[in-house]
Amino acid sequence: MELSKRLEKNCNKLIFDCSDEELFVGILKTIDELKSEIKYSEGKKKLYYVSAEFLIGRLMETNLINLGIYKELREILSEYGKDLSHIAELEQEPSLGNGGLGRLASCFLDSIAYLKLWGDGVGLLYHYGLFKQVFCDNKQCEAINPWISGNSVLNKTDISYTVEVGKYTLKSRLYTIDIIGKNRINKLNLFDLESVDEKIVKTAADFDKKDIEKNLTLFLYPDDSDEDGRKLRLYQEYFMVSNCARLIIDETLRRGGSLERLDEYAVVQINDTHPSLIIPELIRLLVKEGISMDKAVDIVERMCAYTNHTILAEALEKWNASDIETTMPQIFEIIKELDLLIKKKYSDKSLQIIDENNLVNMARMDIHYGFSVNGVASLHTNILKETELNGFYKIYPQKFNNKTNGISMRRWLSASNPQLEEFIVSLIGNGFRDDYEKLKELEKYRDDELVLNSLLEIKQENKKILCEYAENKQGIKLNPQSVFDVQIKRLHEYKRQQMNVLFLINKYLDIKEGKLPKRPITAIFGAKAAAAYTIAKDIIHLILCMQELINSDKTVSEHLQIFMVENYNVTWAERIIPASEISEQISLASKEASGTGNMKLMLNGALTLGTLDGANVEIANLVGEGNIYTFGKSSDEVINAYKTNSYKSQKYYDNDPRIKRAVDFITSNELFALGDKTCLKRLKDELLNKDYFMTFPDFESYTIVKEQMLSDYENRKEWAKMMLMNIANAGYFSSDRTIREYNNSIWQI
Ligand code: 26Q
Repeated sequence: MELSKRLEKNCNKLIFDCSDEELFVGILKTIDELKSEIKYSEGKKKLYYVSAEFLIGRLMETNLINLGIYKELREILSEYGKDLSHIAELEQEPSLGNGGLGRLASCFLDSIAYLKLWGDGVGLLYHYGLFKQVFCDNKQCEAINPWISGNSVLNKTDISYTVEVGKYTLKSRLYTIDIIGKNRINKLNLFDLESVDEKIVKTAADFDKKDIEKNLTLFLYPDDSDEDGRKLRLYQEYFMVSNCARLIIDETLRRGGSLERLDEYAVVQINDTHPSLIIPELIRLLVKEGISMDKAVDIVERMCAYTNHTILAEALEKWNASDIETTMPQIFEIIKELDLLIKKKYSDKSLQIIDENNLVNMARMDIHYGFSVNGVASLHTNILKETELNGFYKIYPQKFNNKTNGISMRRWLSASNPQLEEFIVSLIGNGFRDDYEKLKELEKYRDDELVLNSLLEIKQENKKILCEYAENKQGIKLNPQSVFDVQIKRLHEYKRQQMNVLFLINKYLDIKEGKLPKRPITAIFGAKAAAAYTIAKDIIHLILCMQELINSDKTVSEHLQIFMVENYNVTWAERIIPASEISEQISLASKEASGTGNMKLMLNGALTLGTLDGANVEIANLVGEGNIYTFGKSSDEVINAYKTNSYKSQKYYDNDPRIKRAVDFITSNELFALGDKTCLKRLKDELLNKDYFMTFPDFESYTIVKEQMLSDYENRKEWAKMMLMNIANAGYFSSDRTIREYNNSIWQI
């Protein structure tokens, strides 16, 4: 049936007469119909991508793209004066992730389905997910985020398991979200707790953390700054993997597979250590089915692969052995046996699963009892091999491999920047969709003035769209003629939003002294801080105070604006990224495992201002030195500075007047008048006395390179050429490439 007829049938009305709400429902029905017409076969071996987070974003537009009807539908609707992107706005964004790791999992699900591989995601259905960020008194406040609505994409199944944990017998319920690929539909399996009770929540931070039977699937990572919060997280992790293990076994048996050879039917990708308890849980279930312990360990080891996303010590999960022992004794028995086998074999204490402090090291368990360990960018994997996990690399060199992260081109190009995609198609045709490295063909236009001008025009259009959106959403008027300088990512000291703000403080003071930038600058931030991460929240406070100070001072705001978006999420990212010009990737070298925002921004023609960290290193290699702005200490220098404990921040403050000037301003009367003295003072003290992530040593080179960039911006033709080189070389970062690599070298499905 013709698409417009089908839509009218599903709306029960002529398109012209429909409201956006009616069209929204009609489009959902149309998607469901087309989905049900897709025929595909399953196969023998299936991938389970297990993750505590899936930051999936809205689904309507990417579903339409993957069904191949996006463009046609957009055109049909616009003939009737309707705007598909307005209609898509009606979808609530699911709130099931924090940042990079959850977004990566979602890009992966997209690529797995697009490449017609059989693989599902498995996680938890958090009713309120991650908090909704609201700004009050220039601070981050956390509100609940009830995202599940009547028209939700969730399907309730009749699959339910009981999970014994602590003193509880918990009953689960499986919900699924369809992941539509090209002629294939996979699932995101989300387990919920049947007895969960939303009524126990008063505000985001206020609920009984001990009431596991009612709270288990309410929130993503409730505050783990206290004992009860940590325990709740441990319960969540076990609940997730216990259900997952049961699902794997049931699905395998249902298609005639055998538990003795489970590894031929299922492969499990463990996304960071959050799902690591799946290893002892699978072993436990196999033993319960009559398989010997030795055999069970062997099977599970051949099934499980672990991805490491961080080298930050505080993010490497370690659980108190006694907590595991009391809440899940059946699992603890198995972990003890696994640990004993290692202790018998190796005397090196750094290899022990249960260490001398009686902590269970999840990553160590994954490495010993899985068949693959991968880092997420080349530099990151090398650091794992050479330093962090060197002891493991020595005994298991064959397990270590790199899988440089990637991004879904359907979402981050086709859906969020259709203008750019159409332009690319007009230049090099459609062939790049099956191999995004073909974007490189764009390089032949590097001296074509018409092409370069069009790139600038598309960017300008996208900047205007963002300005409109920002004004509607947050009532702020941005100047589309200014340079859009963007830092969008979780707030963390190692990502160094504070360095960006110190630069902006100096810029503000320069402007006050009459030193004006050639062109106005708009600094855009998007970031949530973990609810209990005090210094991160202080940095947000500083950004918001600076925003208020500048925006209420007309003499400055003509030249410099700060815009921090409230509740940064995937939907915001889809608006900001196509409009971005400077991509701030300024983490302390060695600390950002990969980054994926850097890839999205590059693909959309923003130029990177970055340290040689994570995947920035690979971006630099791909685009060449002339098309990226790098600065700062190298990862080797940083690692060495930590080793020798040689960094003292006070020295830099005393010796660099620009650092002193900016840092002192944090506790100036101007800012004290707008903000909270305690927070501002605490932040200044932190920088002066600690600055653990070494902002000061990189500050001078950051300032110099950023100024260079702002000045180069004025040569519009050269800038457009650099944009083109970035877009042309972004194809490597397609998650299709990443997933092909995972499948070829790890999953083999
Ligand atoms: C651990 C223990 C207790 C509570 C919470 C956690 C926790 C939660 C979330 C630890 C880590 C995370 C998230 C990590 C994350 O998002 N890492 C990012 O992963 C991206 C995808 O690989 C990389 O691109 C980023 O560099 C990395 O920071």
